[in-house]
Amino acid sequence: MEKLVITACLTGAEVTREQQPNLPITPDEIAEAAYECYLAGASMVHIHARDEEGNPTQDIEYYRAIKEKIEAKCNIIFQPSTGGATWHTPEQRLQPVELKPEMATLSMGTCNFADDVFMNTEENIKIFAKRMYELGVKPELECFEKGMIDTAIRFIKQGLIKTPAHFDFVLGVPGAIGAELRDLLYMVESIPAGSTWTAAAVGRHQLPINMATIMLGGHVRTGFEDNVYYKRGELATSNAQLVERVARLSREFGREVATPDEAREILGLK
Ligand code: KMH
Ligand code: ZN
Repeated sequence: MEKLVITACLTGAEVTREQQPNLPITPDEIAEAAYECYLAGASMVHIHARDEEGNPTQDIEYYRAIKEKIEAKCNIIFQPSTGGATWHTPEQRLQPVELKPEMATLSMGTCNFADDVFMNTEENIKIFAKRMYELGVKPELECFEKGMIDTAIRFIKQGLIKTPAHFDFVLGVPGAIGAELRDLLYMVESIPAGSTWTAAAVGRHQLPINMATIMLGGHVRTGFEDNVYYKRGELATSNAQLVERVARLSREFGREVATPDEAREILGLK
């Protein structure tokens, strides 16, 4: 089976220090967490920046600082969010792609997001996709519902997204698709042949979906953005602790873990 690409989603836009005392927030903390995850087996980091007050920000200068600090430590793939927080404007959200990262997220539709609405109009998805195309940034297609995969397929047909495409199924967000095994299978079976895929799942669903993904031949996302616990009632000590478990489980299963350069090959980034 193809080697496993592990993405560590270090911070997110919603998690607080009250919920997870070890949440990395400053550029230095995020870069150090990325390096620890790299040592534990991650080949990509999904990044959300925070300002001095710990609030989510899409300001390019925070992303620039994080990117430079990570690159000074290791060659892990830097994947900034263009999802930001639900209240960010599209213009704010798109800023990090100007840094020309190898990959950035691209959310493929609108859904409820707990008490909020995560708004992604057709027009704005197109603007994001076109800018990424122009800058040579490969989109990770964030699909919170099956219909978002259908939108991605439409965009591919319109020449807005290159193939082979890379999908990320985000399962278990309150207001969108659940995180049962059948939900994952439905998503996996709906993408075009030749695509690569990662699965992320929220809260207690993270570990079982990580394990199913290892078996199904997909790629894994783990980290505090999606889940702050190591097990029921016990907070994880770091993002790297979650990555280390995924790498261990995968190797036990007989599936080796990709280095960043191997992940670049698998994801078509070079
Ligand atoms: N924070 C969510 C509203 C992404 O990073 O691309 C959106 C999100 C998706 O996290
Ligand atoms: Zn995110």
